[in-house]
Amino acid sequence: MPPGSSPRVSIVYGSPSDQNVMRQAGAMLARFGVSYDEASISAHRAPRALADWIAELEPRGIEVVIAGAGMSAALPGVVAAHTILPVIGVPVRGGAMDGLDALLAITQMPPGVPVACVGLDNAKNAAVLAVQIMAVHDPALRVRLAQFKEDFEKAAVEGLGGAALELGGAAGVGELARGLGRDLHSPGRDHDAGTRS
Ligand code: C2R
Repeated sequence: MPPGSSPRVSIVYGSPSDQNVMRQAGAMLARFGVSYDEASISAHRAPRALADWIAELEPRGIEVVIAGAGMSAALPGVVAAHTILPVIGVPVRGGAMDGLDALLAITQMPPGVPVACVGLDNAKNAAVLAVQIMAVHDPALRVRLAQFKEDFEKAAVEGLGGAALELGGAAGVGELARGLGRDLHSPGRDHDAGTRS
């Protein structure tokens, strides 16, 4: 979080075991210069602590919540039930069903209590979606998003694919290409190298 700035996004997850996945959301928000905070609070294991935390979201100026959980994944839905802020759920892989249970739980919210859901372990997308939501009323963020999309398209055309997400900005794309030993403007690249899921 940039010094002196108060968080605009809160990242919450059901267990410290989700942290490796969920820290990717923070890293992506940081690339857009968006301040955030994070906490591990389980809806099942610490329901009162979670209720207290949710009650403080709006007074603290939080605009979007990113909630990650695995297995039964009640957390994103419980947060959505207690706030009018948009909630983006991240189904975290693991357990006997390797995240399919979490994916279904997060998407199958009852009508009237929506949770936006990204793919398994896709905390990066949750962060980009949070930025897109905030950009509706934040022109500076819209500019950064437009640059991000432009860089991303350029990288896709150059065959870098999803690897472009690892680095930000136009300079980042060039840096990535050099790291992969490629000239961005030469044809005949290896399209398999450097792509990541
Ligand atoms: P442990 O590793 O702590 O046993 O947690 C967590 O998100 C984690 O992925 C295993 C998995 O349980 C999930 N969990 C939930 C909730 N609390 C913990 N889905 C909840 O309240 O929704």
